[in-house]
Amino acid sequence: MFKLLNVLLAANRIDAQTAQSVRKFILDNNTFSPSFLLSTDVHPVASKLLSIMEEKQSNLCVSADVTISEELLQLADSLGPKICMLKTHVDILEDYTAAFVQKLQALAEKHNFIIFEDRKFADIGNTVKHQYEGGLYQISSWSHIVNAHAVPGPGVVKGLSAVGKPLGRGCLLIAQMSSQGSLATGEYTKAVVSMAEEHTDFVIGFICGSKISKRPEFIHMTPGVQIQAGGDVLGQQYTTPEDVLYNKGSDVIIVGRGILEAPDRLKAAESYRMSGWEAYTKRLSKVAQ
Ligand code: 5BU
Repeated sequence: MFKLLNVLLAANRIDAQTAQSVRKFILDNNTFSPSFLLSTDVHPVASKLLSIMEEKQSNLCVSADVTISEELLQLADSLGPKICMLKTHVDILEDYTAAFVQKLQALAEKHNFIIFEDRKFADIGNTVKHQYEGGLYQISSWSHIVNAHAVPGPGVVKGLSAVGKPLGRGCLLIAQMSSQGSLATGEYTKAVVSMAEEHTDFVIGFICGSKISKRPEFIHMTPGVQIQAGGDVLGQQYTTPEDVLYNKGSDVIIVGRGILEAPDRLKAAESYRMSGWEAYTKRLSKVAQ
């Protein structure tokens, strides 16, 4: 349809305003979807995430960085309808129990969101296998997605994959970080992309600041996002949703304190959802033109 509009526009059969309003109509009515970008076999978790994004018109991942499990569950329940994904740091909870993750899983079902434990595995394959599967948290049993640093080499992906692949889990490689002075840049980032390309049966995308791979099967997710650009006193750097999604070409925004510290968390989440979705669909329509 976008191509047809361009042909009609070039032949002066319609004016630019009509073309724009038809494009907007198509996007608003969801008759075309982000998954049009996917031409190859997609990992089941990636395809689930993309369909959740379309259905809820949300590419917002809330980073639920709270330390009491009841508060995390309340957040998941109240913000659940606004998000495509909930990111946890399970090891900052003071009162973790197995019952807590069961409740979190039930909320993920109820509101249809993906759970992403931001564990940042970074050890040899044999150790990460244990860390992912066992210990207190048994992360592989409840988290749809985890992430890993590529610094140990491909063994880290192989170890995680040995546990996660049979369970249908997915992994993100950390290709860039939002913090000031991050060493994950340049050649390192390129090497991470190559590592991901070697493991597409388990790696579904990246934590990054901008689009770093053209391959359609990879999802790009970006932390360090707030409505106002800036930072915190410990080196976090913030970029706006518009910049991350429209200019830099990422797909999902990860927002913590921008929502958690807002006077009304639900209102803030809705505002990030709206601005995020608008910037994302605007970029997709540009790509399709
Ligand atoms: P914030 O409150 O929006 O600054 O929280 C950002 C979250 O994303 C927090 O949980 C971090 O651990 C996480 N994060 C990040 O900020 N930057 C990175 O490069 C990576 C993760 Br990887």
